[in-house]
Amino acid sequence: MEVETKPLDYPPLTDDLEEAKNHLDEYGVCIVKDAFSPEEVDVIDKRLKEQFAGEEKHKVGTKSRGDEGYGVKSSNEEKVSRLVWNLINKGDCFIPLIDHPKLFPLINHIIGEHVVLCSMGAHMNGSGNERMPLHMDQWPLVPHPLDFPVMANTMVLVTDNSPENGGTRLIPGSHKWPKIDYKTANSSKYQDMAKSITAPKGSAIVWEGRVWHGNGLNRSGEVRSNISIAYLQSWIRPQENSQYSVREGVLEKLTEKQKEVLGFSPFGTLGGHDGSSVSRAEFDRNRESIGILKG
Ligand SMILES: O=C(O)CCC(=O)C(=O)O
Repeated sequence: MEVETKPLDYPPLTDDLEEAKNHLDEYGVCIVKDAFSPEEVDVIDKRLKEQFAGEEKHKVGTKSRGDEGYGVKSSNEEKVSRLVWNLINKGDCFIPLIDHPKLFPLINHIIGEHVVLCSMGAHMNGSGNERMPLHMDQWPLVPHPLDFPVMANTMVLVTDNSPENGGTRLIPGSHKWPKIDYKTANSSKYQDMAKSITAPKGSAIVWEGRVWHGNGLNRSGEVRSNISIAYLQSWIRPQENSQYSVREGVLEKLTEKQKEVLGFSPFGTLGGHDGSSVSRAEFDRNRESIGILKG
């Protein structure tokens, strides 16, 4: 039986908090106007460009073409996009983004008062990229599709977003759809429903974890930079934080399987450091977490 899945148009930009909350309820998405001043955006943009160049120079961090989620392999030259992960380590300008006064209340509106940061990373999508699979942030990583949101995401637009430069593509209204599987969601019918957003730099998109979305095709000749700040409800973590608490002498006695059960191995894109890199038990935050780099 065909399920009822109709997209809505994007809601208009708003700088009114209550209106933004209403948009989130109806569309699963809102677009916050002027969340950042032009000066703030300039500082962030400059730092991201330097970091991009530094990670290129030192050959660290994550590069992609975009379509890796389909299992497609690409050469280094085709990997035109850089994911600059763990921005908390990469400049003081990113620290206010953790609980930004214009955006954090919207996250609280979606998933409640108690939240933890899932990741903060820049999606610097290069021209010539490919589309990533449409996905919901909270599924398929959460193996059982839930009919309530446990994740919420923010995209801070550091450059203007448009269909030409691969603005983020979302399907407003899809948070209320009945379950469709990942393969169906990536058929041309649904791909065509996900349109690149058009919004100026300084604005921010907020969406809940059940909205189908992905990146757009960038053919502009310029890099499109958005910062994703993703959150989870606070309960989605273990009671004991073994990565801090297990003593070194004990670690040596553990098998790889036991370390995995204690949370030392990533699962999908979760639980790594600097994106999805493997966090080994011996991980040394001072040596291995990427800090501020310049080209
Ligand atoms: O780069 C984009 O526009 C989309 C990124 C995305 O889909 C995500 O962060 O979940």
